[in-house]
Amino acid sequence: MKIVILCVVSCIMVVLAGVTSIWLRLGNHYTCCVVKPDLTNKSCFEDWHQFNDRCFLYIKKTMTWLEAEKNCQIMGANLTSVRSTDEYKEIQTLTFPNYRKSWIGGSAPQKGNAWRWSDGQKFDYTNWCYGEPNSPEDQRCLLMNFSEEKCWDDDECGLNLTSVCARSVLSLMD
Ligand SMILES: [Ca+2]
Repeated sequence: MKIVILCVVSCIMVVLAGVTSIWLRLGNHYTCCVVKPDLTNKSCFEDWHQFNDRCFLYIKKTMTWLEAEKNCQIMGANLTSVRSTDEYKEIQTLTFPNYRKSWIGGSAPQKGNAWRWSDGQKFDYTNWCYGEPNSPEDQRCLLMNFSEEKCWDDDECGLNLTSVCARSVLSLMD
């Protein structure tokens, strides 16, 4: 911030593609004096919501689980995994105010398979509703905001629901 204050009369600050450069005036010309990544403000695409190291987007268009996952992948993302209660609460805020049932990235593709996240995260944290998952025969995809408790349910992958995508924060190479 000191640099900015000093710069009022003698330099120009340029922010482009997440990189901040500060140009100092020396006589009749400018010299670039500072270039640094601006990760505080430029880490997610517009409309995406940043929380810690990831960017999240709520998709209002309803789709099957597989369609929703492919829709996320087109944007360099996956249906979101969930790694903690704090993260789940944050993801839920994206579905405010209706808190509709929405697809997230959990699935058990084959009968008897363990649940897994489509983005490869470990399936450590869970927030299943009481009695869920309850139907390994035909309910192999994971939805959030189920029941009054807004917890997780396994359900049929062909249901058309809203969804939440997540991707890593953008690096300067993106
Ligand atoms: Ca169920």
